Amino acid sequence: HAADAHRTDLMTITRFVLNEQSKYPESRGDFTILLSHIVLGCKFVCSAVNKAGLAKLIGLAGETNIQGEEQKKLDVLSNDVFVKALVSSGRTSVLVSEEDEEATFVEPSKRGKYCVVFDPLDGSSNIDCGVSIGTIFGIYTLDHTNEPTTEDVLKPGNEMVAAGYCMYGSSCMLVLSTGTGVHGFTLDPSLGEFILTHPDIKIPKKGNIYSVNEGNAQNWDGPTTKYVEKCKFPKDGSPAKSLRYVGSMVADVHRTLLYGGIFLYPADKKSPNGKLRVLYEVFPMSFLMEQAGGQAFTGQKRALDLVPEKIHERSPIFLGSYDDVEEIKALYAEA
Ligand code: P6P
Repeated sequence: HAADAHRTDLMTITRFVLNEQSKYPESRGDFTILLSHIVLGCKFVCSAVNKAGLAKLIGLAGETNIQGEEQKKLDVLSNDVFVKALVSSGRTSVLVSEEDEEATFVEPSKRGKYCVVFDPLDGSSNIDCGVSIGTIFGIYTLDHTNEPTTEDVLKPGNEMVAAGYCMYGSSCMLVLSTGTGVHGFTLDPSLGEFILTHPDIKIPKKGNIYSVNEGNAQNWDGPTTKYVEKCKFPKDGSPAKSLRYVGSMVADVHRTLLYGGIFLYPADKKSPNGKLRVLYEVFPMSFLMEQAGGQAFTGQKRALDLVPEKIHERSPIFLGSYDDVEEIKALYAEA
């Protein structure tokens, strides 16, 4: 019966990716295997985050990561789980994690044709107060059989073959693009499966929400200051935009993707390259925004055209609804 179809014709993320893969007859299923290990990591972190309050995983692990931030136990745990899952997939050669100063080069016997850049638990400073946090990842292919080096991940975002995030909030949702649109999968804990709930997500062409840390306003440059002013005091009689800022990138970007609007982490006098990391925050979110019909801009250029020189490099980022980003691009062009 049609009514039961959604209950019996389960479109799991694995089945979805296998369908995608079937479009490439030469594919040997490597990406499907890689993705299944990323999904395993997300399921583990989802479970750990949900139990964190009870399992006293909250609180500092006493170590600090290379960002100088005190690592919380869930950070350490999540990073370990993802590194181990990705290495054991036998489909990766280079890994870059927000938590590790150096890249991880997989031992020859376990190497595969993908390089994964990821933030295992972005927004972790919000763990203790129960705000949504997430895993962000981007995937490059390794296009040679020599010894892998960091050059294999210091590539523009426009060479990424897939990107996604998993948000650990009221529900656990994995949003993924392999280059043919953006699709959202919600974890059904009773099945332990991510089920397709948001096929072919498209961001509204224009939104009425802006998302920025207003606390940095005194340090912003001219175009950002002008743009935010325009959001609050529109000259053309249109309604002012609403401000929504969680302070957890996955939560702010997920809302922007579904509701429209613009997310900004601009450069400022204190941080001339902004705060967010190119490889595992800016690129994956920019990839998703473009695949959903939006755009992503650095203040100088299309975000995906950036060529990173260091694995933890930062960049200013303005991403979201096509028309909203267009407006800030015009202000930077005038500057
Ligand atoms: P601020 C969280 O620490 C994070 O890396 C992103 O998830 C988030 O968008 C940003 O930093 C928030 O930074 O300076 O506004 O607190």
